[in-house]
Amino acid sequence: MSGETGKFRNNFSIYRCKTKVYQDDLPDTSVVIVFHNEAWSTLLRTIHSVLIRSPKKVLREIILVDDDSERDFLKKPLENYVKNLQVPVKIIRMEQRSGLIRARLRGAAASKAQVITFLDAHCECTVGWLEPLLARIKENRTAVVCPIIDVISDDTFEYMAGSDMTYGGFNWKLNFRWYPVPQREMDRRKGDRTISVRTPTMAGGLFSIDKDYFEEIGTYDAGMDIWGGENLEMSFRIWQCGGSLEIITCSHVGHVFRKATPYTFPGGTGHIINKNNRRLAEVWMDDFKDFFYIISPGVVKVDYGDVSARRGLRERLKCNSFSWYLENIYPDSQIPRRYYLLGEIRNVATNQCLDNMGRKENEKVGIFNCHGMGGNQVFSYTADKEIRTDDLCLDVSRLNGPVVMLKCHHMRGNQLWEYDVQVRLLLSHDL
Ligand code: LR7
Ligand code: MN
Repeated sequence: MSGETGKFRNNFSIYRCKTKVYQDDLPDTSVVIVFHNEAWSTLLRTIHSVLIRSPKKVLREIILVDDDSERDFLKKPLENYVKNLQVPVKIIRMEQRSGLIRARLRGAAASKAQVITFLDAHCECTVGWLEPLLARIKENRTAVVCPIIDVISDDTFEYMAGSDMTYGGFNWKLNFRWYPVPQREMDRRKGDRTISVRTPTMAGGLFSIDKDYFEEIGTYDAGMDIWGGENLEMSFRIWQCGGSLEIITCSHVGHVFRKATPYTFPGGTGHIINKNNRRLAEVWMDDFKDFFYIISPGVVKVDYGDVSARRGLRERLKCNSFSWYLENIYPDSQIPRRYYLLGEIRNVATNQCLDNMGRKENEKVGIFNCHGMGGNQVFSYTADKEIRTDDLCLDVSRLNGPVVMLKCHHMRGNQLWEYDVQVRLLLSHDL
């Protein structure tokens, strides 16, 4: 456990955070950590950092949920080890491999505190991480709060401070992504970077939630397996059903970002993630699920089981539509709230299609034989008359110059395209 604060000193918001004072009567919390085949050192680092960096008064217990690990040291030796710690540590064993979602549900059900705090099993909590999370929940019990996630290298264990200038979003494939905090959010906070950031989505592993609110809002979708999708599902649900999801910029927790997982995905990684994503798309995204289905046409073959209970929950809680979410919570989303067309852009004479060729920002858009498989050949002609491929827009800044893909700027100009329905021609506005 090392190097926790040195790098923060130059950071403006952290400096201001140090002058903050939190009330004495914060709600208490259980810290729930689920794991499957976690390494001893990282698991213990997580536990010890919680112990030494949380005020005794508010740390009720640590609940470890072993998702049927296959490593001997995680059995008896772990039980013996935690007996001697200053805070009650409970170990729950899943009878079979269940995945992180159902394991967290089990941990949450065992919690006796007012707030549940979830952590991955390879984290390091920094000094003062917990107080600002609990203080915000005390202020507003329907706020679900995340720390800034610092990066711990899986090669060197170097500790690098995360940024307070990014927040959570997602792309058409429903991958969680970090994007810059938009100007509207800076304006709302009047430039005070110690005020929490309203984030459209969360990474999923590190957050605190009022226990009763966790239950009221529908805990998790227990039909999701192993890994993935639960973070977007919970994010959409919280916002659409009247809560808020916030990044508490004065709270920092490190997380080891791993290039490879130490575990298997029974049934296949792709299959499991697609199933989980279908469950969330079918329940929460209304017609906007088309973006996911058209870019990954293969997923519609994946059986997603029964979601009627989750639809019932949405009904019962009288939740807002996905369009409401896009308009009010995530106007800078990669999914345009209003659009004319979604699909391929085909030259009917040559039967060739516009193709982003898997290229990145600032590179030329390409042309390729139409393959009808979605992916790189899916574009949306939006109500702002931009042509988007996920988070990039077609942009033409030079006369006769190449059409390149740049971040969508919503300022029209070089990203404004006119479509002439009569002659079926797309024209850049400026040419
Ligand atoms: O079958 C499993 N059973 C488990 O108990 C699979 C995993 N797990 C445990 C695992 O041991 C770990 O403690 O679940 C926890 C999360 O698994 P990771 O660490 O392999 O996930 P991740 O860090 O790659 O993925 C992020 O997205 C996941 C989507 O399901 C979860 O929400 C993770 O909690 C989440 N991690 C974070 O948010 C940390 C920051 C990452 C970013 C960005
Ligand atoms: Mn993790």
